[in-house]
Amino acid sequence: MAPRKGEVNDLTVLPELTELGILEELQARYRRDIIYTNIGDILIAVNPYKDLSIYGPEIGEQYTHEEYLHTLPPHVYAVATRCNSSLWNNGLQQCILVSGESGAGKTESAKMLISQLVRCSRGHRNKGLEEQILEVNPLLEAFGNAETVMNNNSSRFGKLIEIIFSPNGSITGAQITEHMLEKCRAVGQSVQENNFHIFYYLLAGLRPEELDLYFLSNPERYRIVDPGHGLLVFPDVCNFTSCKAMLDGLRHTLGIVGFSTQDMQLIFGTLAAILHLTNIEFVIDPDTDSVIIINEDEIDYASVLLSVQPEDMVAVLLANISFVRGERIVNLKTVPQACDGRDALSKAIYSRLFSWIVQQINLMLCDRSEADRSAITFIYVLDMAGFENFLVNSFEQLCINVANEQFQSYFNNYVFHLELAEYEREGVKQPKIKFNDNQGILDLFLQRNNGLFAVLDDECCLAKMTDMTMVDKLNQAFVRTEYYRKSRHRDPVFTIAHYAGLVTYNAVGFLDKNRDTMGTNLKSLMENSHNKLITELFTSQILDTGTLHVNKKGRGKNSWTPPEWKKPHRPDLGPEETLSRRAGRKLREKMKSGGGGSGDFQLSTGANTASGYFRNSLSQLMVKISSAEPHFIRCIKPNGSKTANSFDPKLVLNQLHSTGVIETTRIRRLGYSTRLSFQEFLERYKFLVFPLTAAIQTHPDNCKIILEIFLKYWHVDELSRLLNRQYEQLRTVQRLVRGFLARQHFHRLRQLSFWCYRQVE
Ligand code: AOV
Ligand code: MG
Repeated sequence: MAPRKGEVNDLTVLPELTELGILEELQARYRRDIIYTNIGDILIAVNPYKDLSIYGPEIGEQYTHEEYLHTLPPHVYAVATRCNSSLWNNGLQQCILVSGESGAGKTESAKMLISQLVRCSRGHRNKGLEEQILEVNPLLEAFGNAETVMNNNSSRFGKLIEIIFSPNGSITGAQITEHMLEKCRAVGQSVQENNFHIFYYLLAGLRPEELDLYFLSNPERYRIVDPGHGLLVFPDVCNFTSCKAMLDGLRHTLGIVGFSTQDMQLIFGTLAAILHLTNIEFVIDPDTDSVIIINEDEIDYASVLLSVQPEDMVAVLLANISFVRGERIVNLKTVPQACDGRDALSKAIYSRLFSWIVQQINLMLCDRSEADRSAITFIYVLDMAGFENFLVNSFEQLCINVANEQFQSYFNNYVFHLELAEYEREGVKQPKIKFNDNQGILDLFLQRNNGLFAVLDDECCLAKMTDMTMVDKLNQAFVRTEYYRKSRHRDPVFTIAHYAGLVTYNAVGFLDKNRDTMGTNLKSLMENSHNKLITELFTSQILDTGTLHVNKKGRGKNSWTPPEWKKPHRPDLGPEETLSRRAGRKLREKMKSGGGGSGDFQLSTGANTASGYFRNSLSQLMVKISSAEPHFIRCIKPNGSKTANSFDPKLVLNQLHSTGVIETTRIRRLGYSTRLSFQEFLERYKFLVFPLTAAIQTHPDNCKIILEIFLKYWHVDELSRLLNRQYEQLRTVQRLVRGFLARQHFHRLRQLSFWCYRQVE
């Protein structure tokens, strides 16, 4: 009898495999608030946009017993439990990849995975550490998430969480690697979007005396939270009142991570400095025809909070000063150049602060694992920023979308390529499956010498190149490829046919964003700050390379003493004189006088391009992931309005199409997705049949005796269930085995093995 609509827990058993059939099944389930569905060993999760009573410790506990998973409805907890069991059964590192469009539910799923992994951990439980692992999320989200058109709590960075296990199965630590923070958000965002949550928490949650300390006042005064002046809207996840509570919660979490009150003061002071810096406005002074700053108060506040001299800050914002063979060369900036410098500095401070916080979290979570790193194993959970397609898409969307292409390609490779290649090698008949291979698109972007990013890098090195000439180059290079569409008009725009659909990119600002240069003067200024946090942010190699490793030294128990933040007095400035006018005059004099002098600033080495950093970061991520056995969760966004009880079939079908859900179902139905070597197989399952002490030769015939070498995936659950029952029995036996009773019990166990084997057959 055919199953009723909405009752199919595993799509591979649908009587008919059609797109429409799959869609209708998911929709029927969604209507009944059943958001999880299996495709064999892959989980589909449709975002409910409402709280369902299917989570929490009690339900999680039910899902911790692998042998009963097949009796329970599909669940994200089941994926974590299976992953944990695979870690111990196979001895391989495991990785859970959560993918889906922006707002599909990846971050929420990742959090649930971690909580379930914690529940599944065996051996001695370290409650304090486990709580810390779960508690760092709000901290990461405060600094790394923001409200976007697609998601009110959108991750603006990717994170790979490594849960570290000791050989006895207990969790001994965790590590977080952050990837590709969208740092340009720190200086502004599109209409209807917000900046990083933390800025709203601060402005709404700081006590009046704290606001004074950081020279802050009404939120409406700050451009990056209120670009429209008077149109400030707090993010949906926190209104003005709840932001206060959020900040209190954040202080608590910062405390748990090990930050002292003084540390927090430095962190908040640095964020306040960004609010002041990004407020600075430049105009042309009609008297001198050079650039001046119209709101120098902000310079004062920012310099005090960053502990640098305001005069130096003004000088580096208004001019580029370099030294060539001992000669000082001063180049006054234009208004756009000055704005770029201001923004570059703010972005650098924000992204380094974020990396530093993650680094401190890692110090807290990792200390305990240092004892014996050789004997530990990992489970990785990957939660990236999802595929994005806005009205205007820029360099950041390009990077996010290419990263998503890379994960889709990894999925294709694992689910289709490797599977089919294996059949061919084993001489097994290959199922006829066509899937959406996106390797071509990845080549278009990532080819070393002539990919799109390589062209972008080349253009960045050449003087006189503009975003338009860069797009001309791209048009020339890629217009003949099937994934690239040039614009019909001569504008800096191009379209890419991504696996998840067409996305049009606006290349205005691409070259600048890719150069990502803060300028050596600005960097030197920060390196010479008297604020310990700022100098650490700008002198640490770790934060420079963008790759975080745990700094073994740490900060120890000594926390920093915050500098005294007092607004400077300027009796030396005449009534008409301002800092920037005076600095401009001095700079112009220096321009005329030419070289000489020891130099106010030291030059440091230049940074790589943003695309180089992105590619590097992505490839490091792939190296880690590829070393582990993957488990996949495909999150689906049911509608574009972020609302509950609404299922847009067209939108869902598009996601099913682009992520290859239909083909995945087909290959999972036809194929054999779990395979073990003869030796692995024998080691794992031999005692279901053979005496425990027997030396079994690694020979196919012996495997045949147990089962066929390819197992249909559902048999894995069944076998694991039997194995677990056996282990249980063994534990009982071990207890009783002392003395002459051993023989008798062993005989019973063997009998049971035979019985189990017959059941599996
Ligand atoms: P994302 O991680 O996939 O988007 P999130 O995990 O942030 O998406 O989910 C978006 C919102 O959907 C959350 O803030 C919740 O309100 C809701 N949601 C998601 N999963 C569930 C669930 N299982 N139960 C209830 N509500 C849920 V992005 O980070 O933008 O790519 O970049
Ligand atoms: Mg997210």
